[in-house]
Amino acid sequence: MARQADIAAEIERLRGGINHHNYSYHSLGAPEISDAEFDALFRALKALEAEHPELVSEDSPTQRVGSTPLTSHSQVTHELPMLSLDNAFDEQDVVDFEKRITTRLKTSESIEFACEPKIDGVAVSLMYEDGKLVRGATRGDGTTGEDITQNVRTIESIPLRLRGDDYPSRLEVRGEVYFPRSAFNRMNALAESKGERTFANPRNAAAGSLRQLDARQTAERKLSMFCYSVGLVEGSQLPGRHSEIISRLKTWGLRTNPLIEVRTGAEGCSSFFEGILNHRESLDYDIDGVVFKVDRMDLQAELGVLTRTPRWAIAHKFPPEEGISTLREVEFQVGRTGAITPVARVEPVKVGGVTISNVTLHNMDEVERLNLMVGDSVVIHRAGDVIPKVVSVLVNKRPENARKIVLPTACPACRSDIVREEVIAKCINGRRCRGQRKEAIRHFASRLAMDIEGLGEKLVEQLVEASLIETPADLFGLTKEQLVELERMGARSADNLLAALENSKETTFARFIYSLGIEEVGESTAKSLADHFRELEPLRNSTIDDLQSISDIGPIVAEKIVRYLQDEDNDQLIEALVAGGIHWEVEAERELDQVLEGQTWVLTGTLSSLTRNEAKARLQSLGAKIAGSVSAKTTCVVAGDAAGSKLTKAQSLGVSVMTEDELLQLLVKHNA
Ligand code: D41
Repeated sequence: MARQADIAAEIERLRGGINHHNYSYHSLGAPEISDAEFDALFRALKALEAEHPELVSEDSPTQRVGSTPLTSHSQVTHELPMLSLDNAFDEQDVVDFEKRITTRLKTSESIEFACEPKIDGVAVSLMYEDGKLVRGATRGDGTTGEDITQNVRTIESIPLRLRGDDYPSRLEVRGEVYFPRSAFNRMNALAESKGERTFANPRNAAAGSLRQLDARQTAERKLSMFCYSVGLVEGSQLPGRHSEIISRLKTWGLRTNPLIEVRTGAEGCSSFFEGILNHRESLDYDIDGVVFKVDRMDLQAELGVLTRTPRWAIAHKFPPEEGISTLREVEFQVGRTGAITPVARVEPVKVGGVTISNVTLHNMDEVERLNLMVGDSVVIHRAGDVIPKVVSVLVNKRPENARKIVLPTACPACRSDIVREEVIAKCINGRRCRGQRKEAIRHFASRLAMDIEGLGEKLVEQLVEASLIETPADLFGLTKEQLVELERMGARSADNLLAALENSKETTFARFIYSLGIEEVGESTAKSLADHFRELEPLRNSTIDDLQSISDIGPIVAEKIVRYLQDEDNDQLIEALVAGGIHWEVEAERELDQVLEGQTWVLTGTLSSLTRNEAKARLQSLGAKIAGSVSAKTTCVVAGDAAGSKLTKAQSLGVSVMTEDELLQLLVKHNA
């Protein structure tokens, strides 16, 4: 029988190993063992502790999740207040910030700033006594917060025990708890599939999860944390620079943001801002700006605090991605397939740095779901370069004269009847509807289709209104004499348009298919069809079964394609386009495009929708080489979930970084 002391030692060894691997995984982003090996260590520890309950300690990694729900969170008074941040909204504000500092410090030298992404999460405080996590609290109003010790203990990237032995006897660490986007999306997708309530955004979800009275619920949400400063410190001296304190926190096993950098002056800060803004989308967490902090602690002390905000720090916020506006009117537009789309005309409002006055409402179901009325105050969201949408209505601000939105009974373009097929309202007039015709021609000419330069919405409108064209094929019969008759069309422009039309005739089969505007056939389906059939005749003669044998075509799309091709008018259109001179080279059957030939790619982090081997094979099929480490020669790094040092290295070398979604888009685009 093993001696009690041996068992205690074994338990300690297992705990040490588990803590170490937790640290490698969460803080360094560089796991040394597989999940299965980690689970085995964990099970071994659990088994030993079950046999020897007297050896279980509060800071054992098995003790993260308590089983007794609380009835309320008690209040916590922060021993040192948690300050808030002053905001800068443009470069000038940052220049002014540095100026205030140099004036106050009576120096003409540029200041060094620690620059950090500003995590859009929940600010919390962690108290460590003799290296043990004894309390977690929300920031609250900065003076008093809530005790969320049971909840923060469930967060795997928060150590229950600090590493090493040179930590202060009492150390309060502050940081931001957040919901990784990938985990948030998975949770919301699951909730949606079960018909449960979904969360609006990762921050709300993080705040809600942290405040659960039953910490077992918190444990189910895979929250994470970045530490960004210290509060109370007793029993030892910390380094003289903020950036060094951050490094020290890291050695104690606390997770810090890998993008933190020291830069000089307002100029250095602004280039950091630009850099972060540019790869904001590739991060697995939401950020709403960056924070600049005077790096030298002695200068911080000299500058001091103005009521609740330190004079030595500022947050440079990104342009807000949400704005509030008023719905002036809803107009209905007819698309190329006859679908009637409600479009909101709103008071112009700046969202994410762009002025927005029109927002698509998609369909009447959306209008009903939002409970939207003309006159309402609406919240508009626009992230990155995605199209803006109305996310909610401020119902309590609804004016008395708000008006109900009704689907018109007649098509706005041709006055034919509108029918509602499930979600979609449609004009029944088909190609005879002028609105649909215009849209079909506009689509035909658009950049990803036939790419007819200079043939935009306005000109299509003029040509159709002047009855010069009815179908895309008529474009190729236009003459200079006809064109110069149009308003604002000189001889030069007419020549240019005719040249552009001539030019566009040499195209690819995929572009040609896409340009037809078949319902449900987007760019990538068109490419699949072109690759599969290679020539026009086999496509024209295809059956639903033939079509369904193509990997990304299902029964609905197959039916739409067959229905399109069997239509007499469409048949004539295709005939006329080919007779008009549109042609493409029939590509010989060959392997996939070697579009990544000569490139070196690196995969890092966990991918959620395909395995690393699969990603590797598919990239290789496009000609890429896959390397294990990042260097200046690396073409691109694909950063999955919890990507760590390789991502940081790529960023510091200026190597481009791609998200998993972007990788998938690339692979799909090239049929890999
Ligand atoms: O990432 C953040 N959200 C963040 C918040 C950060 N990187 N640094 C911060 N630094 C401070 C000071 C300078 C006051 C220590 C902060 C915050 N404060 C903060 N978060 C919420 C309120 C204040």
